[in-house]
Order: sequence, then C-alpha cells, then structure tokens
Amino acid sequence: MKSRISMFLSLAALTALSVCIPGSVYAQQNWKAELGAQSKDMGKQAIAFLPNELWIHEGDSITWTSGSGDIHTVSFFIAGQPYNDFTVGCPGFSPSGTSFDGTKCVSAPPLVEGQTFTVSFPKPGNYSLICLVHPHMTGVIHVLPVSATLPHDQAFYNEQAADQRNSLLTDTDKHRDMDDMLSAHLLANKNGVTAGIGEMNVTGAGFESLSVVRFLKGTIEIHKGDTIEWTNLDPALPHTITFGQDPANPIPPSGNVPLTLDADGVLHATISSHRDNVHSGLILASPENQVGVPQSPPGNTRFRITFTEAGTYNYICALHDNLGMVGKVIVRSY
Ligand SMILES: [Cu+2]
Repeated sequence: MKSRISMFLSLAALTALSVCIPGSVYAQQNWKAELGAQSKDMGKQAIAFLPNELWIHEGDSITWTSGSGDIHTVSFFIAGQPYNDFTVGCPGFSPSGTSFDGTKCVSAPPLVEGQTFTVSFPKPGNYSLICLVHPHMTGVIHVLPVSATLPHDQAFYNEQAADQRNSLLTDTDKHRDMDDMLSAHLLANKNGVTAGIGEMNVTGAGFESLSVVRFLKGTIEIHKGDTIEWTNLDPALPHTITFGQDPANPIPPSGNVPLTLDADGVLHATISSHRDNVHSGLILASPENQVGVPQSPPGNTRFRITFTEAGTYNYICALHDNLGMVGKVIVRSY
C-alpha cells in the first residue's frame, strides 16, 4: 500500500514538473496545416490557409505544406509592421523551423506545391497569419499556456481543412452567384472575355477566396477592326493580358499602351502585328476602404485591344500562365 502511495506521489510530482517546465517533460506537438489548394487542372485555386485558425500550446510548432501551383507565403509580422509583398518579405525570409514570439518578423519564402515551412511558438499570444502574395489570405494562431486545455486535436483540423478545401473547390450551388455573374458578363459582351473570376469567403479568423484562374472564353473569334474587352471579375486576385514578351515587371502596362484612357476609364491598346508586345499591367478590383486611409481609386478591372490585322494571336496572364491561364484571339479578315 505504502509503495503504491509513494508511486502515486511521484507520478503527481512528475506531472507537476511537466506543467512547470514546458519543453523538458511536456511533449511539444507538431501540428499540420495546408497552404492553398487547387483543382486537378489548376484552374481553381483555393487561396486560403486550411484551416486558418488553430489553437496550440506554447512550445508547439506548425508545419504548413503547400497544395498549390500558385505561390503563397506563411508570414508573421510584428504588431503594427506595414505589410510588404513577397518580393520584400520581412524584409528577407526565414529558414523553416524559425520560432515566432511576436518580437521579430518571420516569413517563409514563396512556396509551391509540396514545399513545407515550420514555425515554432515559444510564447503565448494571438498571432496574425498572413500571405505576402495574397493580401486577402489571412488567419490567426492562438498560442495558449501549457496549462490550458486545447479545444481541438489534429484530426479535427484535418477534417476542417478538407471541408474548407472542398467547399472552395467543388462545383456546388454555393458558386451559383459566380456562375450567374459569369454568364451575365459573357451574354452582355459579345467581344468580352473574363480575365479571371472569383469569390471571397470568410471564417471566424479571416479571409480566403476561390479564384478561377482562366480566360473565359479562352479562344475568341473576331473580325478585323474589332475590339475585345477583358474584365477581371475576381474580387481580390490581379491578372494581366499579355501579348508577346513576358515583362520583367508585371505591374505597369507596356510603353505602347496609351496613357490616355477611354472616356469610361479603360486602358485601350492596338495590335497590328504578331510582333507587337502589348501588356495590360495588373488588372484588378479596387481594395476595400479603411478608416483614416485615403479612399481607393476606381479599380482598373478592364482592358481593351483593337486588332487591325487578321491572324491568330496567343496571349497569357503573366502572373498565372504557369497554372494554365492562357488564351487565343483569332482575327478574321472578313
Ligand atoms: Cu492571372
């Protein structure tokens, strides 16, 4: 009896020890999460942390695995730090396995399918999780003291990630608004092409989107002298319309796109030869307004090109051609 009591006592002491000294006896857990997801043909992109909210213990780590041909980052900025894009990083990027405690920025370099990045969290806190490629892709990591009970286990997060992935990527009634918007756009514009379409989704922890990275109609036939109008119907993802050379900097339009906009505010270029390199620059919707920040100007969501010579002209989205976002214009001479 006595030995049993002493065994009980030493077990209790061990348990107390494991609570008091995190990292020595307490088992640190490595959690798994997904970074983006896509349909088989890469045309549909789930631009999301899956899941985008996790509750873990101090000392635990999380490993993100990219499931997308599109690039994403796993980034934690310090409070108040201005957002940088993925060409800048923290500035710079961190090696996988770096720890984040809220005092020093940590960022993965841009990751693609199959690549992983691990961050460990030594200090309790609630930390914003961001992607430096997609400003609308956000999440939260709650790091709790070791003494706290965690609300969910890994199996729960796996299931949640699968649910969110499927609800973003699977064609269901949920996307009817998007399909309606697409058919309305194509019906209303005989010589119109959709340069991407998408929809935003929200969870308790942040924003994510489904983005269809395709030109629809991918091949369009027109007559000599006609004008095509491309429209980006994605709320958050920029695209380009690029004929000829892939520009080193995709942001501005090529020099041969007239700076004078059409009266309704649309950039309008001309193509008269296969040798013309015409690049739209980023075509995207205006960002949301924020209190105290100057209002966003009207979005640059459209681009027009008039074709003056017959021929077949191939083009790409300079940002997403690797995902299959390419198109073709056939100009008839009659
Ligand atoms: Cu694109």
